[in-house]
Amino acid sequence: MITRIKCLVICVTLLNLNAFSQFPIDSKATVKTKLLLQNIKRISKKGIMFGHQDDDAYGVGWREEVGRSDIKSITGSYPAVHGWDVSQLYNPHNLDTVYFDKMVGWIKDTYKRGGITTISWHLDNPHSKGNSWDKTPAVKHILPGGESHQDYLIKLDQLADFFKKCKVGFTKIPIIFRPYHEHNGDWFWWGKGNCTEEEYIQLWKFTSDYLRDEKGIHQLLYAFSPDRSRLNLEDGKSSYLYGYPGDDYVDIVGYDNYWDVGHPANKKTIEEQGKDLAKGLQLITAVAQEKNKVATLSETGQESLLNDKWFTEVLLNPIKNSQKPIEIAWILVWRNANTKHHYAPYPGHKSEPDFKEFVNDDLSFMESDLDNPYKKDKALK
Ligand code: BMA
Repeated sequence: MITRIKCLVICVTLLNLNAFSQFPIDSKATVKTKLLLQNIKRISKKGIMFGHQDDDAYGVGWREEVGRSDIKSITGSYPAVHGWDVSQLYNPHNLDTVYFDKMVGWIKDTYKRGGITTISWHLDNPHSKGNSWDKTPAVKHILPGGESHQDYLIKLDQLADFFKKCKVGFTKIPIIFRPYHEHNGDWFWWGKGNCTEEEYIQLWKFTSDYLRDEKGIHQLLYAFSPDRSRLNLEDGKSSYLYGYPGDDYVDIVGYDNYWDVGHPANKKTIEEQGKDLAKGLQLITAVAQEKNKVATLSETGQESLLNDKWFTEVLLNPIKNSQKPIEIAWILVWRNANTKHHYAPYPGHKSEPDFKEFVNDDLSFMESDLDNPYKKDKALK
């Protein structure tokens, strides 16, 4: 009898876990990394976190001022998700002149406040030594057996050293790592046409295996993010899954979309673009549900925010009006470099009121709405 009761208790516990659980692909992921994944999944069912690239490092008209952020200046809160790029780790700073020692400091501060960090990697071409936009075929040369394999291992060692610095006391800070993004486009050396699909998959697998098994990095959640401009929405999933390394290699499925959100070259009306945006987000949501992953709009934005109602009319309304489910954990807009190249408002920009409306909407979450997403069953206030 006791054994039967025990069995029942175990079964019910397992069922409960399954109802909301997703475990990281890394079976040795740290406890906090596991909790972060569960919490962002939980959040994705309630609303969408707002994210911004390089938010703490600089904004329009300023750089490296303690505690400053264009988003915080406008709304009183940091974004929930802070994006960084770890290109050029052999230098003191990345390609956008963000110093790595400072970046580590901002990542620690974000973690301590209960914010979330995501990292992309505009890795220089390890074979040609050009930058990430140098399309010289490289992937086959950097995989095991290739003539530049050792050079690639050096890059991975530098990357692992960076992740190891991201800790507070003994706690390794969980990080959403989004390598080799927009790979269905042809503009990066890891992109379509510059390597085969199989080579891309091998590169992804080798990279995550090496970081996990050789370097002992267990604080990462891996995010896959093709680009919308090369997605065929009619051919949904199969187009989306180009280069997908497999369910055992991806925690988060996302996509970058600068196209359906008022790109100057997109001649469709705002309404038509909104429908395409919703369709893409529904697709990512469906892929995530089918695979038990989390979905994200990993990059978006309109350069210079030409439409001063961009945040509500272009981004929020299509999501709110969607007929089918959209469950996206976060959206991240790109960096605020200057008045010509920025994707979030800055104080005084004409889209400021609209952005505040977006932030005040029940659907959007800022860092101040989070309640330590690294703790059990605690995600939102
Ligand atoms: C691009 C632009 C570039 C930048 C690169 C990597 O979208 O913002 O200026 O160097 O991303 O951050």
